[in-house]
Amino acid sequence: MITLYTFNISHFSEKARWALDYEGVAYQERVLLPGPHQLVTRRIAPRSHVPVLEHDGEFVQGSGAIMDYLADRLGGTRLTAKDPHERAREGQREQAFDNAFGLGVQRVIYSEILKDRAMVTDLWAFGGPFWARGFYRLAYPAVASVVKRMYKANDPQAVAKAKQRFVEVFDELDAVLEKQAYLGGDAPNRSDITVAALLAPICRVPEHRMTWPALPPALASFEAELKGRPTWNHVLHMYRAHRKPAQH
Ligand SMILES: N[C@@H](CCC(=O)N[C@@H](CS)C(=O)NCC(=O)O)C(=O)O
Repeated sequence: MITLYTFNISHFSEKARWALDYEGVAYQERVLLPGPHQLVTRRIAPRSHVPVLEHDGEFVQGSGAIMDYLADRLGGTRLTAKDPHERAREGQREQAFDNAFGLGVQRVIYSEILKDRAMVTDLWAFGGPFWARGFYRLAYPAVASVVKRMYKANDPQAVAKAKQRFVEVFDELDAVLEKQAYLGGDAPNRSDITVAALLAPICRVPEHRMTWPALPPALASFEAELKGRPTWNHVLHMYRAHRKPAQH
């Protein structure tokens, strides 16, 4: 049995879920709540974050490591390059996307929305246990302050740099996507899934399990720089065409 520890809201968890679904690997999902999740993740893995995959007594932490495990141990054949040099190059690209869009989304979005306690409570408690809202009623200030520090969402310079990095990486990806259908060429590879999963909260894809709220007005000009560009449209297309629900 394979278990994937996630948050519903987590875009890195979505990347791992999607990769497993895309490769047709069955798993059970254990959805945790941001904050109390540490009681579970710290017990099974070296760091606190999700996603964590459990298989045959092994625990694999982090979306990239899970994708590697999928290719090396779970029979995944469609997303990861077989040639070791190509695989290493893809790994570097993926890390750049994890930084620009993974950490970027956390930093830029939380820099604004943590002020909106009701909105963030809705996002964190989405699909959670009956006690989730009661928990955040008490613990929101503490959890929000950890999140703010963890992602440097209270550092205006770091936030400005993250926004700039979004635009730079969009420029690079737009140039590729103007020439070919997928970052993987003729078919999606792990870069396509990475980019689509990580940008889903910004592009607010309708097929996602979360209903993403509109970005706050303070992020309107940030959104305007990205919306409708080839990379943005690629995210929407990836979800429409390739994000089939799990078959288990
Ligand atoms: N590099 C990791 C990043 C994972 C990550 O940032 N996870 C977030 C949710 S999207 C998380 O668990 N944050 C809470 C924590 O770090 O304790 C990956 O690729 O999975």
